[in-house]
Amino acid sequence: PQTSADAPLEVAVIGAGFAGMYMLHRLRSAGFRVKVFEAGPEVGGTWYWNRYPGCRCDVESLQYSYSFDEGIQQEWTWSERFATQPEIRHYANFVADRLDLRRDIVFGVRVTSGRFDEARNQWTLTTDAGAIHADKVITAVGCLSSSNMPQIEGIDSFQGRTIHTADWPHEGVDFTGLRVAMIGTGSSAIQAIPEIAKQAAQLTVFQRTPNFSVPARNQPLKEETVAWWKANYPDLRKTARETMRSGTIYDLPQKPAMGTDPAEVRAELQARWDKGGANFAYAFEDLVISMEANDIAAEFVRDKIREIVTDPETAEALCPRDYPIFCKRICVDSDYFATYNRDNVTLVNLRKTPLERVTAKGILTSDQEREFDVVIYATGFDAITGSLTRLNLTGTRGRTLAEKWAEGPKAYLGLVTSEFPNLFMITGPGSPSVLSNMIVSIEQHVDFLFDLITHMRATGADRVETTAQQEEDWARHVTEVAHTTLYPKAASWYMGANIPGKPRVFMPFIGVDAYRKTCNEVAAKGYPGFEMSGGTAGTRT
Ligand code: NA7
Repeated sequence: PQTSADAPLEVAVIGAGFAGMYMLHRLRSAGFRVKVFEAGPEVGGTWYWNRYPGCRCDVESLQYSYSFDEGIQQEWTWSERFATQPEIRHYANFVADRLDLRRDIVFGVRVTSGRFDEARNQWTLTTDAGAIHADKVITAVGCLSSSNMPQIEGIDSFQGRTIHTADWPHEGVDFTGLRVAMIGTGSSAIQAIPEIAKQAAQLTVFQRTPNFSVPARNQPLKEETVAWWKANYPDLRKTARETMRSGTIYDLPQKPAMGTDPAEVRAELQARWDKGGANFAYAFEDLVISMEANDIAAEFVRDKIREIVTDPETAEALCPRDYPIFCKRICVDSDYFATYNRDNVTLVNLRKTPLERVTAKGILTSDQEREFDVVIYATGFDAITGSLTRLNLTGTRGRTLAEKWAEGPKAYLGLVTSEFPNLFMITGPGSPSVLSNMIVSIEQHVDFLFDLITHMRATGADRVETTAQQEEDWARHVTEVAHTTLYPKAASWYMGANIPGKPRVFMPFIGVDAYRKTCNEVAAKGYPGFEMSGGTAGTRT
C-alpha cells in the first residue's frame, strides 16, 4: 500500500501508538522517507483498542505524556489525576493533529509477514493490502496489544455475548438488566468490575489468582497543580528520566523496612495508602529485595481487604498469597474491593470450585452451572513478545522470530536481534518496557534509534545487525539483574507464565536509569554490538 518496489521506504514503522507516532515525527523531521502502517483506523494503539468501562492509565496523567515538545506539554491540559482511556485517546489524536502525523500513517493495514532480502539489504513486508519495501523496519507494536483468549473447553458454544476487555465494542455495552460473568481479576478486570457492577443486574467474578491492588484516589486535577507542573516540566521530566526504576516520579524510599520500627513502617504504608496510586510500592528500599519486608507490605494490603470486604469468606478469597506483592504489576483501583459488598456482585473462587467448561448458557464450575447473558474475558495479553512474533518476520537463516525465540526472546538491549538485520524494536524484550513509564521508555528508545539510523546515513552503512553472542550476553544480564530481586518468584506475564507453552524467561530489564546509561555509552562508543556494513562503516566484523 502506498509504496511500490520502485520507491522503497527508508524506514517502515509498524504501529501508530505512542511509539510509532514519535518515531515518525523524529525521522520525518530529519528528512527520512518513512511511513507508519497501522492496523486500526486511528492513532493511539493500546489506548484505541482497550475501551472497557473504567479503563485508565495507572501512571499519573501529568507524567504519562510526551516530554519532547514543550509546545505540546504546555498546550495540553489533563483533567484528572489518572486519565481515562477516552482522554488518552484524545491526547494521542491531539498530538497527531499538532504534528500533522496522519499524512504519513497508512491506517487499516495489518502486517501479516515479512522477509529480509540479503541481496538488497531490504525488508519486504506483506500486508493485507499489498507489499511494502523498506530498508529498515521499526516495530512499534506495544507490549500489551495481543490479547489472550484462554483455551477453555466449550468457549465457542456460549450463545450469549462474548467480549474481551482489550477488544471492546466501540459502541459501548449497556449492561442494564443483564447477568454478566467476568473471567479474570488482573488490572483490566479490577478497573472494569466496579463500573459494570453499577449497571448490571448481576455480576459474577471468576477468580483464579487474587491480585494486590491499591486505591487510586483519583480526583479532578486542580488548576494550580497543573500550572505548577507546566511551569516546572523541564526539570520534572529530567527527574523522571533519571529516577531509579520506573521513569516516573514517586516519593522515593529513604530507608529499608527491615530494621525500621514496625510502627513507623505501618505509618508510612498507611500514609501512602491514603495518598493513593503506585507510590505505595516505593515505601521502602527493600520491598522487592527482602521477602520479610515484602511480607509486611503484603500483609498490610491483606488487612485492608479484610477491613473493606464485609463477608469474611469473600475477603479471604480476595487476599493474594500466591506471589510477593509488587512482583506482578500492582493494580490501582477505584473501589474494587468494596464492590464485593454489593448485593449484585458474587465472587467465585476457582481455587475451590475450578472452572470446567463454558456451556451454551453460561459457565460450569465443579459445583454448579451459572447462566449468563454476557461473558467478559479480562484474561490479559501475550505480553511483550506476542505482537512481535505475530508479525511473522523471517530472518536470514529462514527462521521466524517465533522459531528463533522458542526458548525465550533474546534481543541486544531489547532493540535488535541477530538474524534480523535492519529490524529495530521499540520497547522490545530485554528493555525496561513494562517495568517503566512506557512513554518515558518510548522516547528514550526512539531517540536512540534515531541517532543510530542517522549515524548509518552519515556513514553510508546499509546494514546493521547484532550477533548471537551479544544478545546472549545481554539476555544473561537481564536475568541476573532480575534475580537480584523477588520479581522472578511471581508466575507473571513478565515471565511469560500466563500463556501456556510460552518459555519462562524474565523479559523486562529492571532499571530504567542503568539501561539509559548503558545505551548512552553504546552510542558514545560508536555502537559496539551493532555491526554495520556498507559505506564507510566497513565490512562486517
Ligand atoms: P492480566 O494481568 O494478565 O490478568 C489476566 C487475568 O485473567 C488473571 O486474573 C488471570 O488469572 C485470568 N485468567 C487468564 N486465563 C484464565 C483462565 N483460563 N481461567 C480463569 N482465569 C484466567 O491482564 P490484564 O488485562 O488485567 O492486565 C494486563 C496489564 O495491562 C496490566 O498489568 C496493566 O499494566 C495493563 P491468573 O492470574 O492467570 O490465575
